[in-house]
Amino acid sequence: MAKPAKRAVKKSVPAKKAPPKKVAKPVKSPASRGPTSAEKGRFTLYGFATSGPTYTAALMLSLCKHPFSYIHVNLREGSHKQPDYLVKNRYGQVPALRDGQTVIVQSAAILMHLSESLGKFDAKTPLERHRVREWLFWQWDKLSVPVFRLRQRARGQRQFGDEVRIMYDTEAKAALAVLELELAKAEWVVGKKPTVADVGIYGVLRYASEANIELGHYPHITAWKKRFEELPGFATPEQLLPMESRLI
Ligand SMILES: N[C@@H](CCC(=O)N[C@@H](CS)C(=O)NCC(=O)O)C(=O)O
Repeated sequence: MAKPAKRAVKKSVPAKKAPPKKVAKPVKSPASRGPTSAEKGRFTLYGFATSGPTYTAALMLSLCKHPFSYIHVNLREGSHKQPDYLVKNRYGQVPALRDGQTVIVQSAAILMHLSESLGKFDAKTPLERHRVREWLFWQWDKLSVPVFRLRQRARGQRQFGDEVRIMYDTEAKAALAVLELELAKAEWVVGKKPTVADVGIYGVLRYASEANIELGHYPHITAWKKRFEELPGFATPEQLLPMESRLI
């Protein structure tokens, strides 16, 4: 009779210890690390809480996720016409932006400076750069003037009669019709991504309702406004502009 086959007995071999895994230290990308002290000290914005142009500059810094100190210039007390402020802004207006040793004024120039120096919300080609400049000049020429004048009237800061009100209202509507046509063709004002042209225009249209302008009549502008408000770093004037200075 054949012997029954021995059952193979598995010898237990002590498991080799795996060498400890090298865990790479996470490298913080510039976007994920906190601001350095040099970044914190770089920008100081001088402005006033209800000023649209001040909001535009603050909004751009916020969208670029760049910290900044904020100095409240009390327009009601005439601080913007005092010698210590006029050396920063010869036009006696807010905003002004200090970038290191340089002070830049005029909100559109501030936007362009920030986009060029931070490389964000900038144009991607020479032609786009040209278009961005066009829109920023257009915005001040055709959009800001009627919207801000109507807002000032509604806030009791400027008095003019119905005839002038109707004139500004007509001008605002004509400008909005131009923008509506453009935004029917593309998601952003210039190119495939948001640029400072969008920031500048948004900084005006934020106040449309205060100027009694109904943006609901412009579906493409309404959709663009919503898209813009979903951008990372977006913040409202109330979130960005206190009625006092804020140093960081
Ligand atoms: N074009 C200027 C306009 C600035 C502006 O109108 N600022 C207003 C406050 S919203 C101001 O300082 N007004 C006082 C004044 O003009 O005397 C800019 O974009 O910076």
